[in-house]
Amino acid sequence: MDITIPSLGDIEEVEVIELCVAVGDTVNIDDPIVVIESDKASMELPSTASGTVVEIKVALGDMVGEGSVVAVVEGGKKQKIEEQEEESEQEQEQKEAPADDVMPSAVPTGDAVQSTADIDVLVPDIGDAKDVVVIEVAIKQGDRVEVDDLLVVLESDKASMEIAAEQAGTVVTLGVAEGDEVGQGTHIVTLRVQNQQRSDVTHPESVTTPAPPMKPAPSPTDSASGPIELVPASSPDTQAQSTPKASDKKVYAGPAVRRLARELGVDLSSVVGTGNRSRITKDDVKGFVKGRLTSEPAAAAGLPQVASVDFSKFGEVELVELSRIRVRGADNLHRSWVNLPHVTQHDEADVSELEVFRESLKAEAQTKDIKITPLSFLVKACCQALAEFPEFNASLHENRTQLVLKKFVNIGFAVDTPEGLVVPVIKGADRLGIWDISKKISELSEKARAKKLAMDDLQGGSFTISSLGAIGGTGFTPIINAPEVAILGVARLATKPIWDGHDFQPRQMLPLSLSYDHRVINGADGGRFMGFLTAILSDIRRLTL
Ligand code: CAO
Repeated sequence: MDITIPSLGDIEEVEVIELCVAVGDTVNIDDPIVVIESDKASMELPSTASGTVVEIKVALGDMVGEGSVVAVVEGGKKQKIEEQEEESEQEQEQKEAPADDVMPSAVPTGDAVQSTADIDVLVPDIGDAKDVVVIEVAIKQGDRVEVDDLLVVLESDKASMEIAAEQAGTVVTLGVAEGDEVGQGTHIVTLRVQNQQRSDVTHPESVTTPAPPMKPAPSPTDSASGPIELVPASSPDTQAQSTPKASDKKVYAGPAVRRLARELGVDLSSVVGTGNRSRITKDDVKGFVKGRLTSEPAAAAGLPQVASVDFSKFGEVELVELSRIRVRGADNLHRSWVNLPHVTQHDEADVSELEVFRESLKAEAQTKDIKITPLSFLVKACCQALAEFPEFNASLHENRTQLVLKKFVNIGFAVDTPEGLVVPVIKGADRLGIWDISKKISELSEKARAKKLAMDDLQGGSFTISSLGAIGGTGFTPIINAPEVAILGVARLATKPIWDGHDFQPRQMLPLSLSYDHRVINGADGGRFMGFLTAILSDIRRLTL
């Protein structure tokens, strides 16, 4: 059974960031198969069948969309029934067909037949090369490889050579490890490949194929005694390299990497290789492009660049990888910050009565197993303020001459997770009461921290609240979750002496910071929105109006 990507809402593609299974693994329904990630969150894709993983159809970094097949699982209960049905259909067909048309391993699919075959890739004719050693193994068991993907790099005393995949498939077994000495015919790897043929063509279940013959190509050293890179003579990339650009001459990269570089328009002589002997890998090319994409807009916009400093000159440093959610979240925040003119307005709401009421609900909340915090009241109060001031529940149309007013109220709220900040959305918050809002906040923040949020939980927000109240602070400048136009920041409530005209009274004051897109909302509107919001929070009877 194919395990496919479910509906992603309005997201077209997500990235595969983790493979949770390998070919041969046994899985149960709901076991994670892969982890996928959009620019807002990552989620595990659960298996919809039990059985054995027979094929993994994606690799790390692949972009997949709704309906993409990520893996094939066979042998589960449901699958067995299907297989029995298929077997009896096959038996029927075999009875009807001539004996030499029979293909035991094939599964009929209409006119064509799909089957898998295990193909052994062997070391090709390497001429008179001696003491050939495996210096790099670029694959591991369970990996999916595409045509031209690097399998291994071999090196003799005269040359190094890359062995690339001639067919796409999944690595079933690896015959070599780094440091092994090999010769012509040594088994490198067994690939499980998918074949599709007409049913009148016989097909062997297992075949053996030597890797294509090699011919030398210049090494990065350009030295007569240095290593020489060998690329398949038949490779179309070799033809492409026959008239290399002057700048490509000293590049040390394989055919797949060169093809990727051509597709992306990257001059390989500008890329620093991180592979063995400074060989350029696909990741190096992607990293180069990413670097250009993130640095150039600032330069193009005429923004001064932040200086790059070698901090190790001043003391010990450590480089720590950021989670993808943090990297992408940073991109989103930066995009919003440089594109939307932010104004932040601060105020305080007197929530003394609200707090008395909230305290009085705590016992009942416990019996309902619900946690009731100031955030639930803020969501409710914001819904009312958004109904009163619809332009806060809008987006600026990309034509910049129209506002998209949303007739729904979906409140996003920032959740701090170990992987970074995510913003799940309470859909139709204006139709929910305080109990249901509290329940939604708990459910969505637990899902966020367990990386279980679905794409749908993260989409469709029309206004965001970022509450740091439980953590502290007296105010901050929240960055708008573009293309929304406003966000409410909430800091820690504090008891303060408030002058009532006769005396100072101890009141519980909640600091609020409203950031808005000044292209859409002017300061007076901002002030009115804040005034309305603080009035409701100060007198929660108004929530019922
Ligand atoms: N002032 C004082 N106390 C507050 C408060 C405030 N503004 N807001 C919440 N609290 C209290 C709660 O009442 C609770 O105490 P009790 O159990 O005694 O009632 C305690 O702080 C913990 O609350 P909580 O954090 O569990 O629940 P929450 O509803 O306030 O917040 C959530 C939920 C998911 C928003 C929060 O856990 C979170 O992740 N906050 C971080 C958001 C963030 O990082 N924003 C920054 C984005 S910009 O970088």
